[in-house]
Amino acid sequence: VNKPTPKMCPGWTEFREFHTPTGGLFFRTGRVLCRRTSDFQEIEVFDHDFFGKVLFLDGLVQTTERDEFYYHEMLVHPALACHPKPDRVLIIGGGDGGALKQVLAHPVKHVTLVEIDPQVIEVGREFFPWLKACLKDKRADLVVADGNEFLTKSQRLFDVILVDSSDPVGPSAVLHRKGFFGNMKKRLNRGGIAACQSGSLLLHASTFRVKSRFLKGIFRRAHFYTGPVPTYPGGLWVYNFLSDGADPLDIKRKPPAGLGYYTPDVHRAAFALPANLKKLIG
Ligand code: AG3
Repeated sequence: VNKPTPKMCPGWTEFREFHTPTGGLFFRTGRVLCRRTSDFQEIEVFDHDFFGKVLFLDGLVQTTERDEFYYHEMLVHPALACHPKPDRVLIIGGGDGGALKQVLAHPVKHVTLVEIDPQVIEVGREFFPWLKACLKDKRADLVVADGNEFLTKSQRLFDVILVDSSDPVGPSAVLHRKGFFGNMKKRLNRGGIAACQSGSLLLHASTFRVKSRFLKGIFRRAHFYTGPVPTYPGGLWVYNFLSDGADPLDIKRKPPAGLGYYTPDVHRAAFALPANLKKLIG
């Protein structure tokens, strides 16, 4: 794994995510599975020797078979573990189905997944076998719509809402703004909990101060927590745990069996904030 392939083999492609204008992460592969431009973004899937299938959207790593569980487990399980009875769950984004898979491992009654880009679902169905399996689950319901619009138009209430968006800068930025969180709160049942991916501690540090301030204005409890994601920029990822009452350290339910990263101890540890994040959010 550590020996670089000195030259690009003929017919290989190098996929890069730039973390700064001069550095980032690259993957070399001879197995490009899909490259297409949807109405929303550039979608790329390839198969990599170590990371397995990798999904890029607009040049940003979204998920790899090898390390997706770090991210999806930490997005999903803290909120579901702290809710006494998470019957109805909403996922915004996450068309690749990684978060959906984690939710369906709980005894939930119904999960709605709202994804804006039907092509992401199509590509996921073809290349990420878990998505196909999850969409067959009678508890899962797929809606192709803009997440923010869904929140404003729907009358339904959810016990847990999970936001599996992309970065807080760029096309996904609307899913990181005050208005969106205000709309989300209206769709939460009493006692409901929301968990959202919030970005890279290293790269998106400048966004956390503002976010913390407005989140505290919307929710009685607005917490940050972190978890590692090896293929995301900076390596340490930031999430929010939002509610009007739930204590993120009051774990009420056991995690599903067979997880790779999440445990109740990891859950508690994730809410112990690094000094730099603590300073940013005050
Ligand atoms: N959503 C979070 C992706 C953020 C990645 N950012 C980056 N690579 N710069 C992941 C969607 C997978 N369900």
